[in-house]
Amino acid sequence: MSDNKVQKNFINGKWIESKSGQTFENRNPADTDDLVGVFQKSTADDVNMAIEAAAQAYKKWRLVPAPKRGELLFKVADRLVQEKEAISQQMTREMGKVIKETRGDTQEAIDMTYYMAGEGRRLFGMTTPSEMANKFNMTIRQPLGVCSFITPWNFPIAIPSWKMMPALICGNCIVIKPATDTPASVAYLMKVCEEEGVPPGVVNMVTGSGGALGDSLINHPAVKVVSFTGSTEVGRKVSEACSTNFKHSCLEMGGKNVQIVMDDADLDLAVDGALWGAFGTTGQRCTATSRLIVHKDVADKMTSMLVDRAAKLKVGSGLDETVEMGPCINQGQLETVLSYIEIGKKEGASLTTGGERLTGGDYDKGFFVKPTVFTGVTQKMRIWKEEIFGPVLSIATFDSFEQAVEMANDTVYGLSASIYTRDVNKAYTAMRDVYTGIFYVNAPTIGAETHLPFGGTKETGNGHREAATAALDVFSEWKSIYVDFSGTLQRAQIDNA
Ligand code: UN1
Repeated sequence: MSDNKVQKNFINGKWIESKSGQTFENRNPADTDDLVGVFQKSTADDVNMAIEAAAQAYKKWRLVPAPKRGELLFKVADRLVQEKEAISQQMTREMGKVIKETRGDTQEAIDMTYYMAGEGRRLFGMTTPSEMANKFNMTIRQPLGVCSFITPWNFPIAIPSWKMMPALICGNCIVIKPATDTPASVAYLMKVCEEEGVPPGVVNMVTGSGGALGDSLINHPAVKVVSFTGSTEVGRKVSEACSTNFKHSCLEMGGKNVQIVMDDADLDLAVDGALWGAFGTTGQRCTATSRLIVHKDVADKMTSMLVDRAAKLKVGSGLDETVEMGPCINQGQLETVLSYIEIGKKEGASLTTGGERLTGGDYDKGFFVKPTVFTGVTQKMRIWKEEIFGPVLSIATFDSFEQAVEMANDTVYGLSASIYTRDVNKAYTAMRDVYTGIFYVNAPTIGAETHLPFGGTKETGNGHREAATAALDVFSEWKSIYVDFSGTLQRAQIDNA
């Protein structure tokens, strides 16, 4: 282990070691011989130090004019453009997804940073008439203080940027704890912020496990907002912990996203969409297509076209530009995926392709699974209901459009859904009646853009949205201001008769 692989926490503008004196390794899931970095196994003390630095920095940062905060973010965004390839190469090494996709992940962070930098010159409130004479009414957004972020491994720089950039433009300071599988991307982002002049303490990073650090990240009295992306199980705990002290929480959790294919659909397009939605990012997106429901009249044809293509997907190291699907993130996730494949078989679904770990040669060094398709899946099965977060697609059939909508909604989650049809009436009806936060017509369930709200209904979220101007509502609070220039006491609701 060479020393230059050791990465430190970033606290108050300085790179410092954890007080624990312990570290953990970050290895390439496509080749576990490849050590990407060695990171600090931090403690509650480290987190507290970071939060206190953020609270101190907040005193000044909140007073920096928002357009000036925006100018700094523009510089950060420009720098991310310059570093895009280096960030993406490193990200494929630490996360495993194919290089085209990590370039997309970095691009998403670039888009979000420019978008929020521009908000520095907007951050619109409103002015509205008063019910009384000589009185002026307006609203302004005010920041909250310190925000804690607990971010996932599947979008190592995009999702951190969704949280950081709107928080910063609103005038908050932040502490981020990246996923232990992918801390290098966030460390890169910190370095860019440091070098582009973001003041000390405004952004801080502490690495380590959520189990060890979550409590301090949530319960420190200076923390006002907790933004979390991950499982519904952990999100529920975050929500409960925040509720005691009325801390705001923004939660993005599980999904069991569906693609509906009607009998009038362009099947080639629907197959392209299902393949990308189910096997892009090795199925490890919250928005991944994990249920495909097909009209019975086209089901056989669609299934055979899809299975043929799925079986031919090239699986391997994402650094190879010709590879189409990378590994699972780690041993634990590999085992989860393999166990769901066993569950599917036991429940009576038909395994149509894939269904096993890829072994031999270089595959033995990573966590590779074949793209897997089950047919004959019914609504009672666990593979229909539970989020797998891997390259496993469950196919079921329906007889009528009404049944398709009912099946689409038959889930505790509500992130993303899509319909393939040429019938505009059905497209609009599904758009209205499928209860999700994101909906696509003739496009897969993945591929959200940064200037539209991102998030889901039911057990996917808690009513907030990331990205777009919706994110500003998470990281600011409204203040309503009344300015009376009449020189007299005017009593609302009483003197306006
Ligand atoms: C996620 O699924 O965890 O919409 C985030 C998409 C990406 C972001 C996905 N832009 O698929």
